[in-house]
Amino acid sequence: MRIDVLTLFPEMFDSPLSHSILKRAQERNIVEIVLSNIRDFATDSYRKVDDKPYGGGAGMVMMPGPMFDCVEHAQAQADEPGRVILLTPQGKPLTQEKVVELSTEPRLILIAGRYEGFDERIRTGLSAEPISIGDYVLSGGELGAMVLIDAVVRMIPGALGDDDSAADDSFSNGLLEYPQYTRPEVFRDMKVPEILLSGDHGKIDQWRKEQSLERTKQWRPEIYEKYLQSAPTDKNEQ
Ligand code: 4FV
Repeated sequence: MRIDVLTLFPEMFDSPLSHSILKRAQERNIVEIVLSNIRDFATDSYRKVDDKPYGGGAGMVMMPGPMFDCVEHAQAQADEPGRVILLTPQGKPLTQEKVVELSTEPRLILIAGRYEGFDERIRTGLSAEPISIGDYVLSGGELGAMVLIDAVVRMIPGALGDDDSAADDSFSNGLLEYPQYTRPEVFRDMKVPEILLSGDHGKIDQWRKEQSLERTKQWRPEIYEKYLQSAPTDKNEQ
């Protein structure tokens, strides 16, 4: 997969992309991540990429010109035009379901903004898909792009080593993951549940399913409802 990131701060990506799974995935050519600086496509001597909002109001808006030129320049770098994604709080929430879908794409072009936001023609004119990492306002889309890259790349076959597994991640079966324990058996008088020490994998799987159902019901009732809707009727008898 090729991932292009269009940003005013490409240097912000140096560290997150040069460690652990993301570093290894690039070394294994599982993913190629290419950073472009939108300001390199500014046309005036002040290298302007933002301007005042029409209709007044506080803050500045990212201009269409430099952004279109940056996207089209990036698109011209490879055969695949790529799926253009706009990181914005106005976007559809990023979910594991969307992450899995994006991880099958040959190419993504991520647009990370700054200031108050984007001229609307960037979304409409580039048929960009607005995605949000959460209902809060960041100072820039860069962290959103990093979150998306991390979540997507680890789902590409070969990206995770044997000691990592995405198989029973939270949300992989529509529920929160069950509680996990490791050595020691007793830590500050807190004991590992007996069932996990029993070796009875049938009972252990049953316990884990019950735990996933219970904590999803308690902590994320909206996900629990969605799970029940999507489930064959027997799900709630389990
Ligand atoms: C954001 C989010 C986000 C909005 C104005 C950048 C900021 C500034 N991006 N999910 N939440 N973006 O807050 O993706 O331009």
